Amino acid sequence: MTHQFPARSWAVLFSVFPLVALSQTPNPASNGDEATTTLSTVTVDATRIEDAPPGAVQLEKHNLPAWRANTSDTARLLENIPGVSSYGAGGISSLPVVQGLADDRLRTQVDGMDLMTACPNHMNPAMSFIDPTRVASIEVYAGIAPVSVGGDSIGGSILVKPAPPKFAKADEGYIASGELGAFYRSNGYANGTNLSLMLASETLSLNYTRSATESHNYWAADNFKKRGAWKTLGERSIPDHIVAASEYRGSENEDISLAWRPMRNHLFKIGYGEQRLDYSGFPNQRMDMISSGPSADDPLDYTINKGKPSNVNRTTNISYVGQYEWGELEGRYFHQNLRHHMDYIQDRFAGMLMPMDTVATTDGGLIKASIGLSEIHTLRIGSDFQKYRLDDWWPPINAGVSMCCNDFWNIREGERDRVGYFSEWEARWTPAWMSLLGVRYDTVRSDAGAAQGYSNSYAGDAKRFNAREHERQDEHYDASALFRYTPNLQQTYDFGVARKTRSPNLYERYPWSYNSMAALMNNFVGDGNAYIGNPDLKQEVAHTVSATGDWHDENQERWNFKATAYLTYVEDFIDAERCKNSFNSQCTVTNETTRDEYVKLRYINQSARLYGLDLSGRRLLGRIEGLGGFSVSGMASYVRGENRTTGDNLYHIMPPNVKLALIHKQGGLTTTFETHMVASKTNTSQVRNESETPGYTLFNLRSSYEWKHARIDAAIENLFDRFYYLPLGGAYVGQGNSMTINGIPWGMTVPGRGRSFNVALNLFF
Ligand SMILES: [Cu+2]
Repeated sequence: MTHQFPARSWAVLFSVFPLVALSQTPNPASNGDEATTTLSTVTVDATRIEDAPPGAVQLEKHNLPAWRANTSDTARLLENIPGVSSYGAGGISSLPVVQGLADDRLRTQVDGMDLMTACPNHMNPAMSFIDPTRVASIEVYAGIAPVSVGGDSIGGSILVKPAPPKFAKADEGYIASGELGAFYRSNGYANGTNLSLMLASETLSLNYTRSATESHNYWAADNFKKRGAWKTLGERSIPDHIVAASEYRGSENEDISLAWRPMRNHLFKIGYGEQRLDYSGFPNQRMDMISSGPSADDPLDYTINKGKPSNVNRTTNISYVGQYEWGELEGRYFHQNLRHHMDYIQDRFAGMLMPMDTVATTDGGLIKASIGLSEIHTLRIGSDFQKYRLDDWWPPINAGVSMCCNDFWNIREGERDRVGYFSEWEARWTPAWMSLLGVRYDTVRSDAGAAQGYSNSYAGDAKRFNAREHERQDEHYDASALFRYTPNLQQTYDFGVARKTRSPNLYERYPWSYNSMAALMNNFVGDGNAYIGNPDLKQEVAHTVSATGDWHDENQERWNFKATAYLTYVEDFIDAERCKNSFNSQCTVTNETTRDEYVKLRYINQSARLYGLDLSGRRLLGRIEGLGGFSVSGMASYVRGENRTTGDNLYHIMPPNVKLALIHKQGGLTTTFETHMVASKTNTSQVRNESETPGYTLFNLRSSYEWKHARIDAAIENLFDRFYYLPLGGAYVGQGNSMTINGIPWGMTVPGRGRSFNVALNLFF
């Protein structure tokens, strides 16, 4: 085993990337020019609202409270950014997609932490650990992320941030504030509460937040299930418009943090967070997140326990930011401990149980210096690391040789360690020209111990896997170049090129069993298929070019229009191939060609190409005396994903879609009428037998009123109760015998929500 630690690596950094010989005058303050202040580096002043760095899109802060009122799923907040959508999953755990690339292909940080999942279905992704009510800002680097926020990803980077700590002013002594909120959404009877408390002196700031949420199954506007006995196997009968396994209960988030600012230029922060969830169904997965345990007299006899947390995530996060004469120094260390258990919600399949356990720990950190070399040049150098440990085993039950009598070790002693070094040079040559050039080097080492099946019937696969060397070491050489031209206050043009690398995750490399039931459990895309890992997978390398034009009025208040075009070519893109009978006798000959069934797939490197266009804009229409102000906004996205090796389409590519909104403001009242038009999805992945979805148009009406000490948000989503399928909702396998590959009829897609009346109230004190 090789262990690499960042301290040693940090020393190596200086020899790897010698400092560019440039003049050493301290960095003066920004020149106040409106067009270039957006490029300034972030200062330590905790109360300041950070500007979006080059290449980033920031969710509009004034809109966040209204969006948060309509979802308990943080990833879904991102759907308000052009080019971003989400894969459907559990009620609080959608997976973000940026310009066609999703999940592990993106780098996602929550409060600076690169959090990891611990589940063969990625049920607990990074953004499921922060409740939307705690999110203060989200930055998305869609295509070309600066190397300092990239690494081990081939798509964009997503930075989700809670509110920065507040401190009392010199003459205030102590300050205290709080927020208390509650919401209700009629569809699914979802409800929740949130609380935040803050107490601060001039140098110390103590923050506490707590939120809780739950939901019953949501319903679609019409029936959507195929005929048959498959849907009658649950404990209760579920009507045909109800999306079974979409409920969740006992989801609680608690965070406490203490910030210390001994001097104006130094900020230390320590935080502890815990997320618990009793159970959450997954309509596009064959399992649910739910507790189960052995009975006292028979360790092989399991029962469901809906009242015990099935998922517990704990994080400790320590950070420092300091401002010096020469620039800024940032450091971070975090530890994540994640315990996860799966089984069946009994509405799905009564009497059938399959306990599955996953435990993972992640340690990570960063050290980064931003050095103001001169008025023109800023150099950023740094190193970050992530050390991930995973055990994934399935306890045996009384069910014959298929599930008795040993633990099934899906991934034993899984390890994935990454260490990265980066160096980035930002130069503002003139008020009109800026360049940002960066290089990055990462190593990723992954490994897994010996496999083991429930019984001897798995011995052949286990023996084959165990006879192989599992350790893999990848080296990433990344580079990015971003140029910004601001000819005047009305126009900005960005042009970028990048090379980015991602290593396979443990679930792409190590799941080893060709047994249908075992392979069905390894699926993190929600397509209902069975997946087998491939230890020989190589890293994915993406080459991206991207160009953006942004036109607006001088103060960026009355109107703006923004267009981004991008093209990404990915070498060794990890796609899937049908398992052939010649690979393994457990794969049938039919599996090779069938077009209308769930299939067994094996991960494989192929080449892929993605390209697309994102447009967005808004315009102030004007004011009518006595009626208030009116404005319009809109966005449109087109993305195409192709497998260049097979000619197939990539899986889960969002069809072209347009969002338009008419916004009315009068005093504290804001009302938005919006429409979302989505084209049919016909470019589907043939290898995965992905289902097509028809086009649809939805309308939403939202209103919010703000007083000094209160805010109320009310909305009617899907105003006309339109039935529609979610293009990225995945296959509906939320009911029936999901343990057998075609025990549930193929060809049902998870539908979207029928009409919902939503209301949220927040009090500030
Ligand atoms: Cu899981």
